[in-house]
Amino acid sequence: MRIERIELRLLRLPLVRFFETSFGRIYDRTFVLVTVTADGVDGVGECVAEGNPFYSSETTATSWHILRDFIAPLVLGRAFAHPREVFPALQVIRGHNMAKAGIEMAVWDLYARQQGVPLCRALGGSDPFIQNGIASGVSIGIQDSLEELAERVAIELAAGYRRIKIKIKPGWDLDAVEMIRHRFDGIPLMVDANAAYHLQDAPHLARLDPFELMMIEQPLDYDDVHDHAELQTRLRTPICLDESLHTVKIAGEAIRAGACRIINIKPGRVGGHAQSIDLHDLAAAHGIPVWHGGMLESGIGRAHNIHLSTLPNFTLPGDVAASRRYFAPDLIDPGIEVRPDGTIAVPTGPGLGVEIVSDRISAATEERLELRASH
Ligand code: OSB
Ligand code: MG
Repeated sequence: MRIERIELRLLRLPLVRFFETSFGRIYDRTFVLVTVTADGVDGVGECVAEGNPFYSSETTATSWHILRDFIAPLVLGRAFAHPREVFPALQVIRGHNMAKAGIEMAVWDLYARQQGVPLCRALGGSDPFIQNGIASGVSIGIQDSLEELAERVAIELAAGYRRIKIKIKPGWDLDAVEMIRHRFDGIPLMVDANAAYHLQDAPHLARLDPFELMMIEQPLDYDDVHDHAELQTRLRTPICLDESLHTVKIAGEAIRAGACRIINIKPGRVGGHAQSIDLHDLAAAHGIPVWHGGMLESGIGRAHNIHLSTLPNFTLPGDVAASRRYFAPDLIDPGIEVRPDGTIAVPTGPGLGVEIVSDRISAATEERLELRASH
């Protein structure tokens, strides 16, 4: 694959419903869509950096800058035999994993299309997941009242989702969990704190233990391993790390330190599919289950996530849910659907295997840039 062309688009899509985390509330999603072309074939990737640097230090503006000024010159005109070669080719750039993943994942799509296989096959997905679909969960943001939270939980359970995750922060934690446990007996339930607590909060967080949560996700600092390891010795609830695991190496350190018993994999956080496969394999080798996280992706990023979720150690339901929870309409048609049994079918066409609606992309585009290899 000799990369001839890279197209960047800054897109803005209104969210069907606001999404609130411990960082604040958002009403729309801006992101950079990356298209690469080689040998007349396109591949597309969604850079998951958000408009603000709250989940991660990357933003749509930093990823645009890094893609245009540093990644594109390293990739354009270069021939890759396999998408695995992309991440190492960008090694000179420190960090910026979301920008790197945007292009790396586009090259995976291109490669799978060229090979005429669905992306899940190129990634090494397992037959049972490819045939039967992947298990889907939902992430429910912080609401204005416990009453509204109960309504959201009821709606998602009725849709079939296999586990409920709620966002928590100080002041919106124990009462919310207690209400759900009281009203919805025995459902698979977990919480995500997005780094809203400190080690001193250990006694408070231990009060979650009696509720038998599947896990608590990222309770402490976004770049911490050490305090999570200490916290895990004081909690019965398994800790799952998200933000902290931005490289495979740090994930190895976290596992060895006992900082997490479960891992959330987001390809944007670690630099793409190849790094995600390595993280998946590392976790599997240590008996650590993984699940696929979500970044409020459009159907394009969501399709990438579905294909990656077919790897065999994705044994817990992911934050990979139906399009209609996020965007109406989505950028793909049909959108991603969840089936009544809480699974999502894996697209069977070449590459991502979804139909991208170019008119919707054009309508959502705020900025566009095309870069070409010099011949
Ligand atoms: O921490 O998992 C997170 C969304 C944006 C940024 C970070 C996170 C999330 C979610 C939503 O939890 C997952 C989704 O539904 O896409
Ligand atoms: Mg999270």
